[in-house]
Amino acid sequence: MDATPDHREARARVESAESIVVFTGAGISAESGIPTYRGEGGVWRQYRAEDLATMDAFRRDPDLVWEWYGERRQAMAECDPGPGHRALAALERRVGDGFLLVTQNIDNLHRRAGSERILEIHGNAFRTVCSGCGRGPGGYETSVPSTTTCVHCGDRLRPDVVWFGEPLDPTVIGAAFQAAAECQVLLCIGSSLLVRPAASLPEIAIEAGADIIEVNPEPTWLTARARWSFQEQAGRALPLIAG
Ligand code: BV8
Repeated sequence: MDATPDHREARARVESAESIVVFTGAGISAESGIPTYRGEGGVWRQYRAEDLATMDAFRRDPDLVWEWYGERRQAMAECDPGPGHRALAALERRVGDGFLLVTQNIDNLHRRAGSERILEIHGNAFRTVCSGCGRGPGGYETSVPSTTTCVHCGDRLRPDVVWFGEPLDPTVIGAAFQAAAECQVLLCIGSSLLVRPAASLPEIAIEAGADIIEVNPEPTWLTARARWSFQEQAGRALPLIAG
């Protein structure tokens, strides 16, 4: 697919930058077959993510919550990284230490595409931790664990994700905010920018004077503040501006 003058201009800015933060949401994985949260087909069994992805739901019905995550783990494991994920891994290899990927996604697709300089600010659906002592079996599991009781303390095991109403790891979100405050370019890919505190990241970058590049078929509150806004799929725009 041929680049437009805007793609070429945005690519030149990306290539001239010494510090780049990329901020991704569910939209970058939509083309891989993972439903977004707010798009059609984004709900599961008539539940909303905000109703199931909470500690209250887990306390009330841990088996239902595990069933939901087990289904999502299997569905995500069957999907593959797309051209957008791969373009970002290539950009990281070119930029090196000046690059950081901050993702809201828990689907592990950035890691599978080869991204390493990554902060998973809402966790990773394939990791399991204990609700009580925080320890876990380690590794990545593609289904519900055979036992959901912690071998160390007997408390319940849970997916290693941040639920609504839970605080983000202060070290992780602090590093993400620090990088946004120091970057020259922030790419914001596939996010409706509705969930806080994650959605503060582009605001911090704007305050710091960074150039904003947004890729999203739908406009968001950031669109009017972006130096370049590509209202197209991540799989089309990212190979042209970053890959
Ligand atoms: C906290 C893991 C405090 C779990 C997730 C009222 C006002 C403001 C805030 C709040 C409020 N009430 C409550 C809050 C706080 C709440 C919040 O922000 N709620 C929202 C709903 C209003 N936040 C929290 O609860 C956070 N914690 O605040 O704690 C605290 C402090 C101290 C002590 C105790 C407590 C925790 C939030 C984390 C929740 N966990 N995920 C799981 O997923 O199972 S959030 C989850 O939803 C994702 O991680 C992501 O962050 C969010 C989904 O957003 P997006 O990724 O943007 O996806 P979405 O579907 O919305 O949009 C997709 C976009 O892609 C669209 O724009 C679409 O156009 C575009 N697109 C589609 N196709 C493509 C594309 N783009 C490019 N290419 C394509 N092909």
